[in-house]
Amino acid sequence: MSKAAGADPGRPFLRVDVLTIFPGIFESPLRESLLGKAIAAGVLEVAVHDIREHSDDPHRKVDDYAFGGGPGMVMAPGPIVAAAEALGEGPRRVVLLSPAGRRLDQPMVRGLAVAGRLVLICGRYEGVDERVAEVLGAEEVSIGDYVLAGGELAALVVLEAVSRLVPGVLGNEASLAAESFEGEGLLDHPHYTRPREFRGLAVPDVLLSGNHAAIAEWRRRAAMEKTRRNRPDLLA
Ligand code: 5OB
Repeated sequence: MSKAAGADPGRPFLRVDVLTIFPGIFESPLRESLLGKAIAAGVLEVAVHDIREHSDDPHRKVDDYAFGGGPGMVMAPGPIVAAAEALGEGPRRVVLLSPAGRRLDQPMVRGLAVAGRLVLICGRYEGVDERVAEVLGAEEVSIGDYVLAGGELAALVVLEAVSRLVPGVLGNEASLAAESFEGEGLLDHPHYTRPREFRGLAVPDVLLSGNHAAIAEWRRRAAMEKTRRNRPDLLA
């Protein structure tokens, strides 16, 4: 099958628009490593938009007090919805990064990677006005059960996880299938490289044996053991 199946010829496979009040956070992650290369190669296109540019307040305010009271400010719906609407129409999935969202996992990543176009909305402060998700048809996504100051780092996690599934981004599609969460539901097996002994710790002999069946069996057992120790929930 052609790598280009389903894609517009000459267009990137994935276009992502990020809405944030801290566009600077995205600068070096989008320049370096996998994301930087994918963008340079034209298979990924990312545009970062400052929500404050869509504030109608003279001080570019984007938050306000919570109705009902309580500590902390809430991001107002107006500037975020205006920023999203300025992107124009067209099919896309809108993701609102939020600790109250559905937790990101590899099946969700696979679904987002074939969307063609994504809008990632980064909340800050104590939350985002609930009507943003309703008006924009956004899916709320959390990257895990811990507190973050804002959605920016979560958006970068989604972006990297999704981008590496876009055809032409990785370059080495074989490494895709082998890793944790992409194979048979186990964590990845341990890896070793030179030197054969490091600080008194030897590389397991079987990995130097050249016996490929024995190596495969050792890796399967080691992956199982590591999964039982670190992520028993994956075996349950
Ligand atoms: N915590 N996922 C876990 C998150 C999160 C916090 C966020 C966004 C996504 O914004 C404050």
